[in-house]
Order: sequence, then C-alpha cells, then structure tokens
Amino acid sequence: DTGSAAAIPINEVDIAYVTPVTVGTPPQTLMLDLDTGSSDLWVFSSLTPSSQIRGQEIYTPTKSSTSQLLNGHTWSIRYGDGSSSRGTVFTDNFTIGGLEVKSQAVQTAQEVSSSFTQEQSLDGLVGLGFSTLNTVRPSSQLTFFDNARPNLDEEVFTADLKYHATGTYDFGFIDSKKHNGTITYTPVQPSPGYWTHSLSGYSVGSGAFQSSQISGISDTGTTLLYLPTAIVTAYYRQVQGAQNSQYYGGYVFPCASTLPTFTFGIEGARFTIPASYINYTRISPTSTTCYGGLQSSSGLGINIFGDVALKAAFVVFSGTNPPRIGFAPK
Ligand code: 0ZP
Repeated sequence: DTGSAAAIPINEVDIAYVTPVTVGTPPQTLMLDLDTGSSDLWVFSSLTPSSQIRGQEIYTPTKSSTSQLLNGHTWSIRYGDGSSSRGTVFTDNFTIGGLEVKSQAVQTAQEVSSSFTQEQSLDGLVGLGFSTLNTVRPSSQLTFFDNARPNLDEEVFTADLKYHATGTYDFGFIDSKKHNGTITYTPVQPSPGYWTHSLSGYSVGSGAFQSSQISGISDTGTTLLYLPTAIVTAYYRQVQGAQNSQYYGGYVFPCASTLPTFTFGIEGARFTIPASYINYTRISPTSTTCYGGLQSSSGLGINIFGDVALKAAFVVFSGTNPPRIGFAPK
C-alpha cells in the first residue's frame, strides 16, 4: 500500500503545515499537523469543552460506526514550546492520502492549552516519531506509521515541505519526481524516540565548509532551525544590524539587511537553505525588524532541524532496521 497527501502551510509564514486526514465511518475530515518530533495522534473532539474550541473541526466518536473506546486508557502530552493537551482514547479507521489503518489509536482531547484553542487551522497532531514516545497509559499505542508499516510497499515516509506553498507527505514509496539526483542517507539514533542524526558540518554564504558532527532531531513539527550558539553567531556576524534580542527572544535584524544562505552537510552531500527562508518574518505587520529562521539551541538543550531546514530538501524517513534518514536535492 501507499498514501500521498498535501502538506499545507497554515499561514503566510509557514509556521506549521497541516494535512487532511479522515477518521471513522462515514469519514470525518480533519486537518492535522504531521509531527516527526512526537508520537501521539490526538484530535479536537466532541469531548473537548466548547470553551476550548474556536473554529477547529472535531472528531465525534459517537457518529462513527467503527469507533471503540479504549477502556481505561488516558494520555497527556507537553510539547517543547509549552503547549499541552490530554484526554481519553478510541480506536477507529484512520486514513492519510488514501492509506488506511483499521484500528488506529485516536487520542481525543478533553483539555487543550490556550495556544491550541487560538490556532483555528490545526485540529490536532499525527505523531511520526518512534512509538516509544507515545504517552497513552496504561498501555502505550503505536503510531500511524508503525501500524501501516507491515502493509507498505517500502518502509518509508517522505516529507516534501515547500516554502510558502503546498507540499506533500508520501507513505510507502519514494517519488523520484519529487527530487533531483541521489538521496544521501545517514544513520538515525532511535532512542529515546526522535529522528536523531548528525549533520556533517555547515557553511555560511560562500564561506568555507566547516566539518563537524552536529547531532540533532529532524522535526517537521518545529517551525525554525535551532543550532549551537557558535554557528548561529557565525551566521549573524554576516548580517548588518543583527542582534540577539532578549526582548524578542532570539536573533532579529533590520528587514532590509541582506542575509547569507546557510548550507548543511549530510555525509558528503550539501544542502543550501536560501536566505529568504532565514528571513523568517516581520516582528509585527508594520515593523521593519525581522525575526530569524535560524536560532540558537542553547535554551532547548538540543539542536532541532525544523521546517526552515527540511523544506530545503526532499527528506526520507526510513523505518528500516536500523532506521535511517535520507536527504535529496529538489
Ligand atoms: C514550534 O516550533 C511552534 C512554533 C513556535 C514556537 C516557539 C517560538 C516560535 C517562534 C517563531 C515561530 C514559531 C515558533 C509550532 C506551532 C506552530 C503553529 C501553531 C502552534 C500553536 C501552538 C503551539 C505551537 C505552534 N514548536 C516547537 C515544538 O514544541 C518548539 C520546540 N521547542 C521544539 C523545543 N523543541 N514542536 C512540537 C510539535 C508542535 C506542538 C506542533 C504544538 C504544533 C503544535 C514537537 O515537535 C517538539 C518535540 C520536542 C523536540 C525535542 C523534537 C516535542 O515536544 N515532542 C513531545 C514529546 C512528548 C517529547 C513525549
């Protein structure tokens, strides 16, 4: 089997991408954020208090003839950015881009933090990290990818995220039309459950490539690219008027400044992030100060290769044993 579905930016700055999915019989359509940095599949639902819903689509298990309560099971998650949610669990038919899993654990929210309530266009998440991170208790549940895997033509899913445009997630196959040239693979450390791997180095603009192993997580659910302070400092040294602002919580610069590109290595291959991706957004609609798409990871304690980096490549998440991740130019 295979599946293929759109990854649609939820706003004009690609803060997140959502993908249409269906749950239940007859199908209820929701727009979910496919997140390789977590492993819970949860949705706004008829169990979510109406005071916490502001325009999101919800899943109503009682309207699905195939839903079943997973008795006595609960979940609770807190993400890196402090947002959180918790609730109970059903199993139901679940499809992404034509690929169906018949008894998928669908975690229904009974409480969501205010940041979720405020984000109208996000109806929940599909965790695509390793199932070891799943928070359902007393028995942890498998991700959509782990459930689908035995039936997939190939044990992979791919992310083709685009700058200010709709991209694709594919399951079970590698679409050679979506990349140019070879895919370079590097090993993944699956413990504790992220897609953790190393970059082989970096360069700023036309500067020399600096070889160094930079370990981090490829995370489709994180907007920006977070790297060690020394690298981020080396980058913004090339940007007129750039400063690390306490007030804005990261590197900002005059929007009119010229930014260099940023290149990262995967083994012997090189991937260049265009300057426009790193000129992330204006601080406010009328401001001439811009916020950087490359930020220091020092506050996070871990490097995160978020969407700003991932959209510069065609990325293969390979669930083979051992797992690996591949990057190709596009
Ligand atoms: C984000 O990137 C936000 C956007 C965001 C947050 C903070 C500052 C920002 C500055 C500029 C631009 C974006 C910023 C994602 C986001 C997008 C759209 C709507 C949102 C509404 C509410 C909240 C967030 C929204 N968040 C990262 C994150 O937590 C920040 C981060 N901090 C990562 C540390 N690490 N991403 C998670 C998925 C999000 C959750 C998806 C909120 C959207 C909704 C995970 O992918 C992160 C992951 C940890 C990481 C080490 C891989 C995680 O928390 N996994 C859960 C496991 C639990 C550990 C067992």
